[in-house]
Amino acid sequence: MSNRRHFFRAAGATFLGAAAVSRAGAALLPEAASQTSPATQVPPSPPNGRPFQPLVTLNGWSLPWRMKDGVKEFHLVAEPVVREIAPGMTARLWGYNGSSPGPTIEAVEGDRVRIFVTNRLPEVTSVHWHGVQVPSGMDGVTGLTQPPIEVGKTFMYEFVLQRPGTHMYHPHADEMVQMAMGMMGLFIIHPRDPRQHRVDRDYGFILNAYDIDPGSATPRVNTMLDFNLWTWNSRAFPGIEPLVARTGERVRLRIGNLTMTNHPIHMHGPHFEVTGTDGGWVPRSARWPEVTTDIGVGQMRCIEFDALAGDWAIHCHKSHHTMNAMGHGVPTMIGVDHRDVADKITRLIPDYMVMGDRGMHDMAQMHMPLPDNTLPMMTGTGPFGPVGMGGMFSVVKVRDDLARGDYRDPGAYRHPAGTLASEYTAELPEPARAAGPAASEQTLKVRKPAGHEGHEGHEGH
Ligand SMILES: [Cu+2]
Repeated sequence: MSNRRHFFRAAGATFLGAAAVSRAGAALLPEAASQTSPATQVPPSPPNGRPFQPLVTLNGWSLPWRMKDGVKEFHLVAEPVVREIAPGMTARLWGYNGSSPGPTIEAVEGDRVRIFVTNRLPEVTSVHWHGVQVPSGMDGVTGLTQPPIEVGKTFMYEFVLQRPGTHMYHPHADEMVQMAMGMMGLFIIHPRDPRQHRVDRDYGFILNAYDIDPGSATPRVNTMLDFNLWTWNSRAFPGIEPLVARTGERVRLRIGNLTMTNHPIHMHGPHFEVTGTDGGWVPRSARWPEVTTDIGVGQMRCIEFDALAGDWAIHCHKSHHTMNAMGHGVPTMIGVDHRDVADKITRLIPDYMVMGDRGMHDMAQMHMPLPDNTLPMMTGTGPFGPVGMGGMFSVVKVRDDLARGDYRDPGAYRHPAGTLASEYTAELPEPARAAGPAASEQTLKVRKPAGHEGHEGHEGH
């Protein structure tokens, strides 16, 4: 995976030209860059305008701009896209400029930005700048503050960025469908003074979710809660790249939530602080140490930590959200020896799959035939075998010897001697147990409801 990171200039970013707009309009419109690779594209230093430290969008990229008479001009194209969710599965989504989520928009406090939005979807759209303080008429709410952007048309939004912060953009037209289809992106306003809120590495991603039937590629847009693909920037583990840092560096993660439920994001290893929300930066005196922070729907949380060497899991703590394409109809089979039954059913239904009788870990290493275009429930392999995770999971990889600005996957962590859990092979004393039969010898006792016996006694006559 390490060789898949490159500057987006070198990655062959293509330009769509302006086929959808008139000849006269084309002269005025900035070209729309497009990117279809799901690999993290580390942005170059800003070529013009106020300096800032670029955000690294996890499995994403940042939108180039052009300066015109002191205004930063961006061009978003809303359009159908094909997104690889993880190797082995692609989804037909809607997004911006070739990808879902769309590219990150980055600008600086005090900048005047002009954002052209061209609609190449089969229906109307609009863009709301979630959390950005704009004049009401630039807020992008279809019907309320503007007419819809009709199919094939281009709208222009223009405003001055009032204060630094971490924001998102998404449609405010047929929202349920358009967000379920993957239309969203990050909008970062860097501080005017680049020494403010300075960190060594600044990562960002959006929590999103899809309901895509195994074997198909288009999300079911009416699903409200029962999604089967829990993703970061429309990628599921092991498709999510690691977050890389050097020991001792100050690292920030900016995490937004545009799913239909909350996600308690938990990081192993270094403790962190919540340093910002979409409302702004948290004053130092109001920050507290954390290992898990809940990110509500429509919220943004910035967390910061001092990197400690190791491979540290970072994941949503709702354990169903670290699973891929999970069938919730699967019955719990722990303790049930169903090998005979499963064999018989498999002869009738070749794709039949049951939960393991010893839990589900074995499924992580099973290579059973899957329908085309879906992901195994839990997957991803580490240096010690299957990780047994999918969905909203990645690894913070911190190394002592990493060069500044190197974002490539450094491979597995080499644990210093004496710091690795291992099997105990010497003699074990018999564990002392409380009196009573072992669990395996216990018979199941069914206790009837208290009132039942008395009632039965009456009728027994
Ligand atoms: Cu979650």
